[in-house]
Amino acid sequence: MIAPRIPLHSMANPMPTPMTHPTTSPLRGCLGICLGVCLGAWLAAGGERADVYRPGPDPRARLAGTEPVPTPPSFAPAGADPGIVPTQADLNITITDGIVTVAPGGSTVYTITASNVGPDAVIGATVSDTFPAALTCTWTCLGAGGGACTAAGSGNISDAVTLSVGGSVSYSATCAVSPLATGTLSNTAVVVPPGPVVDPSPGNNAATDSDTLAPVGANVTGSKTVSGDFTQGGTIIYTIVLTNTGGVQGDNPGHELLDVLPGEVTLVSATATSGTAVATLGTNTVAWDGSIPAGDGVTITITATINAAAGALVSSQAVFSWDSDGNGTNDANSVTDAFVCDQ
Ligand SMILES: [Ca+2]
Ligand SMILES: [Ca+2]
Ligand SMILES: [Ca+2]
Ligand SMILES: [Ca+2]
Repeated sequence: MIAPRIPLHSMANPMPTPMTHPTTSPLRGCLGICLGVCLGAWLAAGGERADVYRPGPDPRARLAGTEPVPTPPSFAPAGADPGIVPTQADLNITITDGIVTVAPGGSTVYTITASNVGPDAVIGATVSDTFPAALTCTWTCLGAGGGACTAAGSGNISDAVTLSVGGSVSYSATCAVSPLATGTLSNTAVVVPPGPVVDPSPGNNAATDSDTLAPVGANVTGSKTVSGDFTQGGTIIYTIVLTNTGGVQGDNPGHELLDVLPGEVTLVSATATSGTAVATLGTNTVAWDGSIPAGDGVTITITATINAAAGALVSSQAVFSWDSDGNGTNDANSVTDAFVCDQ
């Protein structure tokens, strides 16, 4: 008897469809209900659990000694030193008077600027300038960009300042130079951070301006004009203006101006805006002595009366002198004015 053959599976005779789980079952329904209840409770609690899992340090790193050191919490205000890294501020300072030669007896103006390029702001940095003995100075100061300083002072600068990052303080020091000064005039300004602050670049915390002390000659020009009543017996006013466009003109030996009035007029009086004008009536002469600062001038006013008869030409010449090479000795020039005496 031949046993019945069992047919082989083939594409034409596929295997029966495997059995699958039913899409719903009593177990799945129970899990769905549980998840729904738990999710609802989570959302009702604010959507976050305090015991949410977060990954901690890798225990293998701890064993290997390579575990990163955690950053401690900081309770210091923003920008303040938390006590771990010192405050750092690169302060710097500059000084210049814009010239390289200064005349003894003259003056110069220094601009001193201290600034902070950070990274931290500082309060209580000190800006100082101990002026050379040949200088007598007064100063003013303005802050900018978060810089604050004392508004003004005289003598040496030693000022506690505030310098925000990018801020600056700028001093303008006007200094008279001793007439006896010689050689080189060196003036150094310094900025020092407050004690706990570290300056990573201390090399730019001091600056020096140097000038050669050399005489600078004066350059004086003059004019003389006349006004008033140009008749016999009338009163006239001579106005003499001396202007100095060079270095300082000192009150040197001898008169800086001498005006001998002509016989056609009679000297009455003389005044001057600076220095000393002396009217010597007996010789009809006015003498003026005084100094004229660089870029400055003086006006000398002479009052006289006219003696000349009508039609006479009255010419008056004054001689003024100045020191053209700054060696303390005057040179000379003259100005002339003339008028015709009327009826
Ligand atoms: Ca510095
Ligand atoms: Ca200079
Ligand atoms: Ca003199
Ligand atoms: Ca001279």
